[in-house]
Amino acid sequence: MSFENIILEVADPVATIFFNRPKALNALNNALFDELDIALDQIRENKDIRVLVLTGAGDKSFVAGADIAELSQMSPLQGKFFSRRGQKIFSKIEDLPIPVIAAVNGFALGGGSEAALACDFIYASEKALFGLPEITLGLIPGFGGTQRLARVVGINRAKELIFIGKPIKAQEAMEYGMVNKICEPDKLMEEVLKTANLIAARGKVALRSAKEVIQSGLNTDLETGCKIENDVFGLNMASEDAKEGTSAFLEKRKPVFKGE
Ligand code: CO8
Repeated sequence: MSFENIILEVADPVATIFFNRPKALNALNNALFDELDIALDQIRENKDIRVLVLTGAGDKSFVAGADIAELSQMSPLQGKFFSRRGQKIFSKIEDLPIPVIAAVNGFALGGGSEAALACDFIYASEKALFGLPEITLGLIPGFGGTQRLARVVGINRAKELIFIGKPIKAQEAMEYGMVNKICEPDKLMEEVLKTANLIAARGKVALRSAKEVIQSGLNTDLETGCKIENDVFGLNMASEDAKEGTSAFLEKRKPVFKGE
């Protein structure tokens, strides 16, 4: 299927989704969510894809938020449905069994920061701008931002960012722990793809296990988190990948992980 509001590029083992609404700086609307939903299903079903990258088409914007023109026409109930829709799609990104990297190439405002926060980690261009400016529109973040931002940067910083609504540059976002790496604008995708391919060469089963354990542990206490880790450790050890990884080490050769 061809898309209009996103671009899906698959170059095994890495898939890239570009948000692609240039006239609205890639703002999120229902049509884009419909396509993103389908693309995420395709990625989940394609066993050859080992890492997903999310970025914005063009050189100006990752995503400039929810589409304000569309939002302004919604009734409160429609707005609530739209918010839930976005929350579910971003959870779908978070729940993918493969690592997801956000390559934030420009504006990541409102829903844009929320999309990036749903990824496993963020690399940003020097000219990226992050923020949750909903308060300046008389709104609050509605695609999971109140929850994910606080988990990533801490409650007090999240409150400050959300209460003031003023965007921050990539450097500050990195100091806050939101961004893992800052790159020159024209080197961003190169760096992200380098990291994506490095990860893609690791054992797929172990990657899925590690992501699952980290995510599950975030929502529980340490003791329960360690119990989850222990259970998944056992399951993971039964995989062919685990046998291959340990044998390859002992035989002094590079492992070839099949994802089984
Ligand atoms: N929605 C719709 N259109 C947009 C958006 C947006 N979020 N952002 C930019 N555009 C459009 C502009 O209207 C403009 O269109 P046109 O050329 O037809 O006038 C075009 O994109 C280019 O934008 P600018 O001319 O404004 O470009 P600048 O470089 O001057 O400024 C900015 C770029 C700073 C990014 C500016 O466009 C801006 O402030 N955008 C809005 C940012 C924002 O407030 N985002 C948060 C939106 S709310 C949100 O995300 C809520 C998420 C949770 C919702 C829950 C569901 C109810």
